[in-house]
Amino acid sequence: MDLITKIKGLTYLGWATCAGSLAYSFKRAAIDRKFKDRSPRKTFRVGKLVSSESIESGMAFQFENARLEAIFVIPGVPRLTWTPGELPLTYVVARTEFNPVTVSVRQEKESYILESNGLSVTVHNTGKVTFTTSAGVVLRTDDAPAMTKSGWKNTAAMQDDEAFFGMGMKASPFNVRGQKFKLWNMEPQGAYAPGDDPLYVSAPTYLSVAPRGSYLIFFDNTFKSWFSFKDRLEALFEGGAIRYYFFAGSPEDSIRRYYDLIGHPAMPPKWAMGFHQCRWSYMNEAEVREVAEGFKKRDLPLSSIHLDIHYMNGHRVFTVDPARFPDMKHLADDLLEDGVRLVTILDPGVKIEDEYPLYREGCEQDLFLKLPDGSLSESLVWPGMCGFPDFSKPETRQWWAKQYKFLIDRGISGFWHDMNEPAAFAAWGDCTLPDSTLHSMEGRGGTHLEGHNVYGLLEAVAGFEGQKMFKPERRPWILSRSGWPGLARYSWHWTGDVESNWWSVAQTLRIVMNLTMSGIPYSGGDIGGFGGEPDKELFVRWFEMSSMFPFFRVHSAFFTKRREPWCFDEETLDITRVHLKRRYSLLSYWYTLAAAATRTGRTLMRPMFMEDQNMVDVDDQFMAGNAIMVAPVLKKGSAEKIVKFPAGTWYDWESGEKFGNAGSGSSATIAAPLGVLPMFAKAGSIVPVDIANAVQLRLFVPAVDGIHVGGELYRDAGDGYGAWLLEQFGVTREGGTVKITRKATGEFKPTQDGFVLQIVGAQTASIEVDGQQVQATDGTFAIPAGFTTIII
Ligand code: MIG
Repeated sequence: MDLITKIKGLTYLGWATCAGSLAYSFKRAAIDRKFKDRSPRKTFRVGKLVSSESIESGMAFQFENARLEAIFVIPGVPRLTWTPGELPLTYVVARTEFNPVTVSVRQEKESYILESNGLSVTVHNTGKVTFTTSAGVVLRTDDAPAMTKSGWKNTAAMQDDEAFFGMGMKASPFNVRGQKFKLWNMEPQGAYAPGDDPLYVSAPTYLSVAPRGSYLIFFDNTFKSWFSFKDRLEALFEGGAIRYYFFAGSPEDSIRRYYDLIGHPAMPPKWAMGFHQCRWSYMNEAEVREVAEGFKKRDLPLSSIHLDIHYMNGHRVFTVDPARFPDMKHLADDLLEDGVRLVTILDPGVKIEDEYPLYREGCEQDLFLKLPDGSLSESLVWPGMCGFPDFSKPETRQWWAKQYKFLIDRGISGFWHDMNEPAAFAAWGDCTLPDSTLHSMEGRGGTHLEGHNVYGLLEAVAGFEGQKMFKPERRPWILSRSGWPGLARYSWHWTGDVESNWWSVAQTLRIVMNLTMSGIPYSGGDIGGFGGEPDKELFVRWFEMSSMFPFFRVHSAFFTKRREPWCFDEETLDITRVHLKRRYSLLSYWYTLAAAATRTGRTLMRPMFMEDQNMVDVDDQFMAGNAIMVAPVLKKGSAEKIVKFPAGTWYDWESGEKFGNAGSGSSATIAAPLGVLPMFAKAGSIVPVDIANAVQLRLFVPAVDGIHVGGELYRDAGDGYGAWLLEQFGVTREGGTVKITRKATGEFKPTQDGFVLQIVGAQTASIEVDGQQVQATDGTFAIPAGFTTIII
C-alpha cells in the first residue's frame, strides 16, 4: 500500500493511536531483532537413498539427510512426509489414524512405484517423486526437496497446459499461474489493491487444472511460507516437516475429497443463509430498532443486524456499553419477533487493565501469548495495548468459550470474529505480533511462525465450543475474517476491507471462488465496498451478485454514508427488494446446498470450469449449486452481459428462454439493465422455490434423452439437531417422456402440504402423478407430498 493511503488509514484511528502504532512498530522491530534466530543458514539436499522399508499403507525411505514416508491415507490419495521437522498438529486434518490401504509396490532399477486405486507414486532414489495416473499421464513431478535453515522447499515442474486455483484469499487474477504469494494472514491496513499480498486468509492448497488431467495438492504445514507459480512450482516453508496430500481426478471430485480430509463445513442455522445488514457501527439501541423497522415497513426481508465495536464498553471484548445498549436482551427479543437476529463483533485483543476481570483472569491462569523472556506479547488495537489469548492452548480455548455466555444470555445469535490474524496497529512492518511470540501449540511449544496462520481458526474452535455449551439446542454461527483450511468446520468468512470500486466487485467474485477451492466454502464481501462511497450503480451491481453468494451482507466503515437499501433512491430500493425476495424464495435451495455440503463435502458455489472444463478462463460467472448459473454485470455503464454457456441447454431464470445447446463455447449477449441479474437454470434440474405456504418444484425440462441432474430438497426445523427430511428428485427423459421420481429419507414432518410443480420448457395441460391424471391450474400442478413418480 502506498504511504498516502497508509497515512489516511492511520489518521482515522486518531492521533493518539497513530503515535501508539509508531511506537509499537519500533518495539516490534526491536523484539524481532533481540530474539532473532542467528544460527548459521544451512541448505542441503536430501542425498541418496540409503534404505527403504514397508510400512502400513506404503513405504518409508531413508535418504542420507532426510526421511520420506509415502503412504496412501485413503485408496488413491497419497500423503508424503519429509522429515526432519516438527509434524503438523491436528488443526486441519483432524485425524491421525487412517484405515490401512492396500498398496502395490514395485521395485525398479532406480525407483519404487507405489500404486493404489489407479494412482502411482514413483519415488526415485534421488528423492524425486512422480505422480502418474493409470493411463500413464504424469500429473506432477516433484524435485528432491531442499532443506533450508529450518524448513523445507518443495519444487516441481510446471507444464504448459496447467491453470492453478486456490491459495486462499488473493488479490490476484483468478488463475494464479504466474503469481507469487506469501502465506501469512494479514490485514492490509485500509483496503487492498491488485497484487497486494498477503491478505486475511491463506491456504497452502491449490488445484491444477489441465486437459491431460487435474489434481489438488494440500501442504499440511502452517508455518510462514512462500509459494510461486512463476516458472516452476515452489513452496518454501519457514519451519516444520513438509507433509502433503495429493488428490488426482476431476476438480469437482478432488475438491470434495479434500473436504473429506479437512472436514465438511458445519451445518449453519437457516437464518444465516438470508440477508445480513451491518455497519461500523449501529451506535445504539434506537438506531438498531430504526434499521429493523426500516426493513419491515418497506417489505424488505432481513435475517440479522450486526453490531460493530461501538456496542462494547470502551472496546473491551465481552462487555456491552450500558449507555448505548441498556437492555440488550430486550432488544434481541423484540427483533426476534420479526425474525431478525443480532450478531456481535468480537476482537481477540484483551485490554491490559488491572480492573478488567478478563485481563486479570488471563494473566492469573497464564492464557496469553508471551515473548521468550516471559513478558506478554502485547500490541496496540482498538481498546489500547492488549494481551492476546493463546488459542493453541486447550485451557485458553475453554476459558474463551465460557465468555460467550455473557452475550448469549443477552440474546446474541451469532458472532463476528474480527482482527484475528491477529492484527495490530503498526505504522510499518508486519501489523501483527512479533515472530518470536511463543505459542503453546497444544503443549509441545512453537513460535508465531507456526501459530500465526491458525490463530483465527483456533479462535473459531473456541467460539464454536462456547456456543455449543450455552445454546446447545441451536447451531453455532461465526463469521471470521482470518482463516486457514479447516475453518469451515466452525465458521464462515467475509473478505475484509474491500475498496468501493469496480475492480473490487469483480475481484470479490474471483476471491470467493478461489476460497471455495481452498477449503473456505462460505464467503462474501462487504456490498458496496468497506471504506468508500459506491454510487448507485456500483452498489446495485454488487448487491445483485452477492444475492447469489453463500454469504450476503451489506457493511461499511463509520466514515461512510448510511447504506441501507433505502439510502440511495426509490429505484435502488425497489431493485434491492426484488433481489432480497428472490434470495428468500431460494432459501430452501441454499439450505439444501448447505446440507449437501455438510453431508458430502460438495461446495455450494462452483467456478464454471467445474461445470465445463473448457470454461477454465471464465472468472465473471459462477455456479450457485449445480442447477443455477449466475452471470453478474460487473462493468460500469454496461447494460448487457456476454454470457458463456457450458455444454447443454440453459433456461433464463426469469423468462424461461432457452440458451446454449450448441455444445460448450456458445455465448449470447443478454440484456441486463440496472436491476437485472442474468441467471440460468440447467436443463434437467429441479429447483425448490419457496412460495407462500408451499414449496414449488421448478422443473427445467431436459432437452435430450438420458439421466439428468434432478434436484434435492432438505428440510428441518431451521436450527438445532432435530429431525430432518431429505427428498431427492430424479429426472430422466426417454423418447420425449420426462419422468420425475422422488426418494425420501428422514423423519421431519414439514408444515407445507404437498408441492406445486412448475414446468419450464414444455407446454403441458395434464400430467400423471402415481398413475392419476392431474390437470394444470394457472399453469402449475398440485402434487401430493408423498408422491413417488410423475410422468410428463
Ligand atoms: O480496524 O470493527 O474488517 O469490517 O468494521 C478496523 C471495525 C476494525 C475491521 C473489519 C471491519 C470492521 C472494523 N474492523
